[in-house]
Amino acid sequence: KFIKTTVVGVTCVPFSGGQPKGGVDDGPIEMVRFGILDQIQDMGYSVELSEGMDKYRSMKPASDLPIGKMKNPRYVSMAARRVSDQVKAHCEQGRMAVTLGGDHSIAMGTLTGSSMVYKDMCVIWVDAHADINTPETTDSGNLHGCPLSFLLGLCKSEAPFDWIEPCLRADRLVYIGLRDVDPGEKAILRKHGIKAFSMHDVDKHGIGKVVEMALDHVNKDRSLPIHMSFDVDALDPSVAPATGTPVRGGLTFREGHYICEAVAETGCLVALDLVEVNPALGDPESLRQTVAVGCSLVRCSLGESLL
Ligand code: 6HN
Ligand code: MN
Ligand code: MN
Ligand code: MN
Repeated sequence: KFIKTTVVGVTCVPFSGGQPKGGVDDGPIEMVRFGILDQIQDMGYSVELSEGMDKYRSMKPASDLPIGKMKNPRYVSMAARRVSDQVKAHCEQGRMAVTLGGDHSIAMGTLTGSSMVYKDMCVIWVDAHADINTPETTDSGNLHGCPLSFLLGLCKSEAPFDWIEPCLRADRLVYIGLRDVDPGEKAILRKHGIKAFSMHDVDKHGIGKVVEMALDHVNKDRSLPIHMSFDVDALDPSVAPATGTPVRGGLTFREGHYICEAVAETGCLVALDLVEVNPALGDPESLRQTVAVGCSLVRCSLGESLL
């Protein structure tokens, strides 16, 4: 409906500054080694790869003292800004924008970039966490727990994040998979009436109904562009163990894939993030399993299982 080419614009973001654990910056390269680019091409797309993925690591400032509770604020801001340029460029060319992370702070960039082209887009955030802490409510100071508060305009526009325009409406955001939401985040969700389908809702209604309700909430007529931001920790740790903030009781392999398939089926997907794959955590088998499931979710979002 919105995608004008058969080109998938892939942006690899080897970035870990939004949280303290090393290794998540190797997520994209491991997915590329696993063959994600060939797999996308085998589906009949051509791939346009954003250049200069190595620059993300070298952007790290020599000194990056906390601002308030925020850790690595300058590094996170610079990386996200570059991501926004790369994603915007793909969207402008009518490509499906696929971003491989990296930690979830990079969504400040992915959603800024896509929303500059698709002004009326809606967002499906698949995650164990709400990632909507403000610089005031965050306990950890880790910015991967905060991207949505910047995008929704819930925090003051201050340097180094003053380039971020509030680009997302609270009623155009919906969550699936939540099960570890901080008290301050719960208050924000309530205050702004943000719709969330937790794992409790998945148990109660089944994934089919939950995805239908989620789409109905943000995209009643299936007429708006969709950006899906998929944190691999939405999946149960038995399915995706190699991730920095695992939480028990997550989506099964099929539930995760069902979400991607149903979103693909709408024909509205314009951008996808697959984040928080951390190859450094766990044994080689955990790594292989997590990378494989990440690649599989990307392919399903691009329509692999549609007949
Ligand atoms: N993620 N709510 C916790 C925090 O530190 O703010 C966890 C955030 C996790 C973020 O998984 O993308
Ligand atoms: Mn998460
Ligand atoms: Mn928590
Ligand atoms: Mn997340």
